[in-house]
Amino acid sequence: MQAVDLRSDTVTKPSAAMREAMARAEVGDDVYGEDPTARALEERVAHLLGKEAALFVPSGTMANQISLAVHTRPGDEVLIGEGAHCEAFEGGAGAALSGVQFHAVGEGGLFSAADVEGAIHPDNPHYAPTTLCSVENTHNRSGGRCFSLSACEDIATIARKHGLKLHLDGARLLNAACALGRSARALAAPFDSVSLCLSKGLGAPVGSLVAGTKDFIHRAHRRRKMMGGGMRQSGILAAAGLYALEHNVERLVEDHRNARRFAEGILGAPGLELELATVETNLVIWELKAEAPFDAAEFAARARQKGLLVNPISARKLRAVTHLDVDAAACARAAEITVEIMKAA
Ligand code: TLP
Repeated sequence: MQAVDLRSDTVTKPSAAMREAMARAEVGDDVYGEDPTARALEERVAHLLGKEAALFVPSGTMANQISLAVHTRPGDEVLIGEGAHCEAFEGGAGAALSGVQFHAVGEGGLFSAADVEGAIHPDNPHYAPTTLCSVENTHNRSGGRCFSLSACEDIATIARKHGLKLHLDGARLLNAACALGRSARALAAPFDSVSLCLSKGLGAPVGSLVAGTKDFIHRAHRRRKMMGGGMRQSGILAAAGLYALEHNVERLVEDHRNARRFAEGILGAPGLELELATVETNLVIWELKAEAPFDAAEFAARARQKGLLVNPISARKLRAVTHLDVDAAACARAAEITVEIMKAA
């Protein structure tokens, strides 16, 4: 039997119909600005996010790092939530490429306007200038939790009062939109720049976009080139993104239901701890209690032997992510395997 792969929503493979759309894509050299499909995707995403312009880039990491580079100067401080992807999982790029330092505020990834206000440095030569705040919605390391629209608006009000720019790491923004019942445009409105990934829950093989004002995108374009992200006949990839936006957005609610199903299925199993209220979207994070006789890596190894792939994210924590290549039955099976392992221990 094929393993149930819940390591990430990045593991999805393009469907036959998506591949067909890719094969049919009209293309040109995008570095000359001549790829009509890449252009169409950029326009579509700019519209979706309510921004003047957007730029197609190879990855969410590049979308975030371009944004950091455009908004800041070396030596600046960037406010983020704990475990923010742009700080913790992008190879130290913020420090290496933009020379910024990060300051985590709030607890567990989510934070409030008051947290931001309390962390902004006064204009004093001892301190790094606080010039940017980055919000991750949904927030990966908190288990896919959402910042509400009003939380984002309050953060933006405080940030603007102090002259900070605002970036939204919206790798899974459409999951947040689905869970909150808000449009992506509304959730993006308080921000100067927004990144959006096509290769996660949307099921495209490659690609992200970064959106903002025309001036921001003009500067982002240079940064993309500097980072080696200028692509040529990228319409082949953009076509997958257009297909994903057309066909794979409304179904995100199924991934959320399946995550919930998995979480409910493992809840109460001996030796593990899970707060059901934190399962807001397609991510589930649970912890092995002290009495569990193995750590998260060993759990993942045992699960693999039984046909379930999940990622340990710390010594005692694991993460499962639902996506369009796993259905309700697969998620139920994943829960059964988890419970079996915990009971056997
Ligand atoms: N997240 C990946 C891993 O890198 C952890 C995953 O499996 O969840 N922002 C957020 C919030 C992300 O979760 C990710 C990827 C990125 C940015 C980066 O996207 P890519 O992988 O396209 O560079």
